[in-house]
This record gives sequence, structure tokens and C-alpha cells, in this order.
Amino acid sequence: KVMKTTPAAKIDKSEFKAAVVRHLHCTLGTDENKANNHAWWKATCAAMQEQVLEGLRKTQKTHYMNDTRAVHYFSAEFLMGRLLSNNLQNFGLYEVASGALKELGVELADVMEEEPDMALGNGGLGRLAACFIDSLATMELPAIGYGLHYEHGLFRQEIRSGAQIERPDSWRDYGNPWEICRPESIQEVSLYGYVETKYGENGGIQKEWHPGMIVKGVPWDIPVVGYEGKTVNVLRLWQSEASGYFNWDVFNAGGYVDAQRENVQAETISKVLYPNDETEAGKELRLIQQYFFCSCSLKDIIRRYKRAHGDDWSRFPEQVVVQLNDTHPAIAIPELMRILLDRAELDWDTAWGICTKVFAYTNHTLLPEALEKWPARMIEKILPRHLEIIYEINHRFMSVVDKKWPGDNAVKAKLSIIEEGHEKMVRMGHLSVIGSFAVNGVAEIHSKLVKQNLFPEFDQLWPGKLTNVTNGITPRRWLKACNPKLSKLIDKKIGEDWPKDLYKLEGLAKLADNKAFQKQFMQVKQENKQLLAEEIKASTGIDVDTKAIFDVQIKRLHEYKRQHLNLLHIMALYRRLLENPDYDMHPRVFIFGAKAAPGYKLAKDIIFAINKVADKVNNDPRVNGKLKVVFLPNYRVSLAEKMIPASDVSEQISTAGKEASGTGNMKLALNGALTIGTLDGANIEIAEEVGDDNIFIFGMTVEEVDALREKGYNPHDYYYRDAEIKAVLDWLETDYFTPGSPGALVSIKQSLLDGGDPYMVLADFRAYSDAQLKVDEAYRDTARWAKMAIINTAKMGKFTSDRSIKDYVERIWKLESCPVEK
Ligand code: DL6
Repeated sequence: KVMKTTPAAKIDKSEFKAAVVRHLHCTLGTDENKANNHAWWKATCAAMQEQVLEGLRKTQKTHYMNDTRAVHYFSAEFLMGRLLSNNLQNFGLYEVASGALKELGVELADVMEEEPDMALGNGGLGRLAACFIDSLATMELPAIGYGLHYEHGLFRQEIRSGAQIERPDSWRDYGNPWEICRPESIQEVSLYGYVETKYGENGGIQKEWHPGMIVKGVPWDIPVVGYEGKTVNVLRLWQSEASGYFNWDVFNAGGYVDAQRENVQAETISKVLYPNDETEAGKELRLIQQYFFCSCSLKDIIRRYKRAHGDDWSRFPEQVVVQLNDTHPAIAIPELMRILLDRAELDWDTAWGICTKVFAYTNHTLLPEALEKWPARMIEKILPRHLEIIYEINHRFMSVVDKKWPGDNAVKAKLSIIEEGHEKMVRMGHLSVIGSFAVNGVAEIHSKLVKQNLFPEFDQLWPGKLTNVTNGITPRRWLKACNPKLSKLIDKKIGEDWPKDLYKLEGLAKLADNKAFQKQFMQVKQENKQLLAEEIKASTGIDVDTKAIFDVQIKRLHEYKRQHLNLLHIMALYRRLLENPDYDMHPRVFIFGAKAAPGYKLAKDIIFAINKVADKVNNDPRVNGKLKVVFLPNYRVSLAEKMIPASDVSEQISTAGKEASGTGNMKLALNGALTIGTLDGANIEIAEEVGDDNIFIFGMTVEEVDALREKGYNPHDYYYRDAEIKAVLDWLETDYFTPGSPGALVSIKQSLLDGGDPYMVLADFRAYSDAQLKVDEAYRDTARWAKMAIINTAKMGKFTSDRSIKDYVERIWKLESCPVEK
């Protein structure tokens, strides 16, 4: 049963105003006359934080008193974005704060623009973690997020002469008003060194790890405010510091500089987020980062558990569940084993019994280059005891495999945690499946492929262990907060309960044919487009026509996501317009937002090509205003919040079988954008919800992709058979888009022809182009488009992250909510 929204905090406008002024004076040492927007932002956050911390204190006390079972969400990434608007919304204080600031002569919208994004993640996986902790708090579930307190989050992207330049992100240079340092909960983490085997008198063997380095993990807590502000959970991020343990010896021996060097080494661990999306970094520092936050987090969990249960380990799996967000935290499995074996001195079977009831693992990708493997030698150097434990886990697992498939060495080699080769590798995916009691993919099709292609034997060995939990997004951030105009319209039509019960949006479906509602719905879209047009002008200088179709592709730049398919189609439209100035199309603005991993050459080339094509198209009077191309720099959560409400068309055009789920697809559809997409990831489930008439599906299915590959895919066939494909690819080789530099865009053509077109862009081109004609036709019928857009919003109930969390809770975590007294 959903209650009507009530403000969580009992604070009125004048009290809020007084709190802001108090913080301006007493926390920031300035006053109303001198304060700039940054100071107003900090003072507003501080006023808000008073309410937040009260909620946090009450929540922690309630969870402690009830000795609750809790989920611990281990993730190397949390892409939180900005928190002020979210916290105000969730506490029901947005209007209060806005009114209070207005009386002080300040606009809340301007103040919110001062907040740097907390960009501690690359893309989908990190943002999913952020949506999940929002839902966990909203659903009053005992939960804690654990991750890394990166000093620098994902790089800031600048575009210079069309090319991506990476700049460091400094999200907390001037302080982060939300975080609280907790020195009382510092942990120590060991690294390097060697393992001593001790033989006891009774013949028992004891292992002792003598580390070569010890670092300190300092926790920073970010409060996570649930909707209606009842539960305030915590995101605990670990920052590395020198422990001082070894350094003082060096220092005392006169090695001041060497001591500093050790400090630097220790502090490097949480210095920077690896900017790779869908590729494993394979660097020593990355493994150390993973181990560092897992070790700190497990010790933190154990400290809390012991406070209530002492040395009785039997109840540990009843109290603790750890969700591994991909394999990045998989090293937590041997770490818990090490603690149970070497510290708690449990026997192997007891320890393993506990471990395999605690961990669950989510797989987010099938791309082979993203499946983490670590050289055994690297693990041995950094974590010698853990490698021993991994070998023992594997040894025992191989007996299980031998029982199921006696004498089958091929299956053993395939399932072994250790991949043999010229360099022995530890497969973190295998370790995660073996050490977890549940494994899930993130959309129906993805989970099916995980079972069929990635881990089929594991599925046979442990039927039911591999399952699906379709991803979701928090409607609080991705509709209520980012699209206030549409939210208010929805509130008026169906009431205010939908942010907590998104299936309520279904109530809009019956209005889809209502002319007056269609007009209001499209009017909101129009106003949002106007705001985005202003943003585009401010950040790129490009004027766009808000009556044009806003066609948006926003996601990391990756070949499998096929931004270059979109680009080839734009070039084809441009050609059609040049060949026939009367070519009949509704004006369209293609808008991109995407960061490329700094080392991913082709991805950066695609960004460069988009910008070069944009320069040409946007300045060519012959297109007669029908075509514009915009690349918005530095795509991030706060920019997504501006783009999504203003989008008409959502590009979800990955090669079928490659996009595990996608979550941008859900955000855009929720805000009334129509999807043009392949039958991939969650697109399939979106299509099921909205119906075939309200989505533009095109291209090969997973089976067709496989069949074509099987048969032998030759992109040249498409190049020679389709004159338009040939013309646009050849165009890339000229200097038309890069005057004076012929060939500057040729790498794209090369990858699609000589490179074999690994993501079958050319094979899907014609189907994509045909689907785009249907988009054009649909848009011209304003009533039809409005109806389709309304139905998209109405049918997104399934994709709330509350539903995902409910699935995890009921099927995997077995958690109970714990309401916090007001
Ligand atoms: O599950 C969240 C998100 C999915 O929606 C995307 O489809 C998928 O590409 C992304 N995966 C990653 C890769 N990480 N690893 N490993 O971000 O996860």
C-alpha cells in the first residue's frame, strides 16, 4: 500500500531559510551580501544535511536495535551525480528550499548548478549501483553500499578541434558537503610479502601471511536518502592512506624522502578511477584497488557483526549478504576465506559453507574483453595467501566437476578457475560463480545468454543458481527530479504516488488518445526542448530548431553500441539532401553525448568524425535547416538529466546480443522518448511493455547475428551491393569533412571493411535507415506521436529499480524491510 507523499522533514520555509543563513555565517564565514553561488550551494547543502544526518542517526539506531540482516552492495563504481536536488526531492523539501532561497534573492536552480557531479563510475554499471541504493533506502531495507573514495572520478571530457581531450575530474577540490569522515572506523589492509607455513604439534598446519606493506583505509560516508526521507542508509567509500607503520622506521633512520614515497604509494590506491568501460584494465594498481576496498569492507562488516554476535560465526550468513557488482569485487571471496581460516581458525568446510551462503554475483557483460582475468603471478606477488586459497578452492571444485563429468579433462579445463597457457590466469568470473549462492544477468535475454553461452556447465552443475534480475532506474531522479514539468502534469492526472509505485503510470494509458492531454504532454516536451536548446547553444554555440525531432544517443562510446551506425545514417541523409534539396524529411537534430576510454583509438576517432560531420552539416546552407548534428561535451549524470526530458527519439542500436541490458533506454522511454532499437538487452522487454506499435524495432536478432557469423560475414558484400553504403564510406576517405586532411576519418571505413566490421554495422544499415523513415513518418502525425510517447511513459512501471530490488530481495537476498520511526 502506498501512502501519499508527506514531507519527511518537519521544517518550514522560514526555518530552512534561517538554517541556510546560519551556515553561511557560521560554517562558511561569509554573509548574504558577499556570498556567491558556490557559497549559497554549500550553505543550502549544510542546511539540508542537518535533516539528512538526523535521518541517518535514527536509521542506524533502528537497524542496530533490530539486529537486522543487511545487504552489502560491493561495487568499484557508484555514479551518483549531484545530490542536492535528489536529497531535497526525497525529503519533500524542494519547494521549501526554493522558496527560502528566493526570499534571500537566490535561485535554487542556479545554486544547484554549482554542485560537481560525483562521477565515481564509468557508465551503466556504476549508475545502476546508484539507482539501487536509492531504491534500497526508499524501500526501507537495511543496506550499505561499499566502494572506493576516488580522489578523481571519471575524466572531464573537452572537445578541441573535434577531438576528445581528457582532463582530471576534481569533484571534491573545494570540499564535498555530503560526506562524513569516520576515523573511528579506519581499517588496515595488508599487501605483498610472503606466507609462512607453521606446523602445529598436533600435525595441524597454520598459515601466516607476513605482509610487505600495510595501508590504512579511511571510510567516508555519504548518506543515501530514501524517498520520503524515512530511511537514510549509507554509502561507505574507502580512501587509502599510508599506515605509518613502516614509514616511521624509515623516517627515524633518516629516510624522510623514502618515507614520503611510501605515503605516495599508499595514497595512489584510491587516487583515480580506471576509465575503461567494458575492458578489463589488467593493471596491478587496479587489482590492489579491488582488494583494498573489499578487505576494508569485509572487516567493517565483521566488526559490526562481532559487536552483536561475538565469535559465534554460525549466524554470519543469516545476517550478512554481499552482492558483488560484476567481478570487480570477486577477490572478496578468498579474502573472507582467509579471515575465516587464518584469523577465526575455522576449518575449510565450515569456512566455505559460510562463504558460499554470503556472496551473490551479478554479471553485466558478455564481451570477452571485459571478463576479468588476473595473471596468477600478479596475485601471488600482491596477495600470496589469496592465491593459495584460490588454488585450494579450485582443487576442491575440480573434484566436484570430476564427479559430474568423470574423466572429462576438456570440461575441467573449461571450468577451472585457472586458465592454463603461457601465462596462468585466474578467471574472476569462474571464481565468482563458484563462490556465490546466486548469479544473475541483468535482462532476460542477457541472462539467457549467460546460461547458454558463458556458463552452460555451471548451469548444469547447479540448476537454478543462474537467474535473471532485469535492471531498473530510480524514477525519483529520472522523472520526478529531472523532469519537474512532466512530473507535475502526471501528479495532476493520476495523483502523486507514482514515484513509489511506478506501475501507477499505467493510469496515463487511458489518456493517450485524449487530445487535451496529448497537447499538455507535448507542450511539456516542447518546453524541455527549449531548455536543452539553450544548453546546446551555451556549450557548443550551435542553434537548433526546437520544432525539429530531437534524436538522442547518449552512452559510452563503444563499437558495439554503434554510434557509427548512427553517423553513417546521418551522412546518408546529408547526401540525400545534397542530391535532392526537396528531399522530404522532418527537420531533425541528432544529439550525441559519449566519452571514449582514453586508450580506445577507434572510439576517439568516431567522436572526431561525429564532430567533423557536424561542422560541415551545421554550416551547409543547402540542408536548409533540415539536419543538425550536435556533440555535447562531457556527458555525465547531470547532463543526462537535461537531455533525457527533451528527447523525442532514443537511439538503442547495439548489435543484438552485445548490450547486456542498457538503462538509458528505460530513462528515455520513461520521459516519453520513442525508441529506435534492436532486439537487444532490455529493449526487448521495453517492446513487450509498450507494444510493437509504440517502438521502432529493426535489425538482426541474436540468432540472425550468430547465423550470419556462422555462414561467414563479409561486409564487402554490403559495400558493393548498396550504393548508399558505398558512397558514405568512400566519403570518409576524402577531405570533404576534414579540409586539407584527406583520410583523417578513414579508420572508421577500415574497421568496417578490412577490419571485418565486428559489430555488423553494414549488415544492419539498411534496416536502420528504413526504421528511421518510419520514425520520420510517425513524427509528422502529431496525434499519433503524442499517443505513442504517452504510452511509453505509461508502460514503464516494470523498469523502476524498486522492482529490480524487490526481485533481489525476494529471490536472492531474503531481506526484510525495517521501518524507521519518525
Ligand atoms: O547492468 C548495468 C549495465 C548494463 O545496463 C549495460 O548493458 C552493460 O553494458 C553494463 N556493463 C558494464 C560493463 N562492466 N563490466 N564488467 O558497465 O552494465
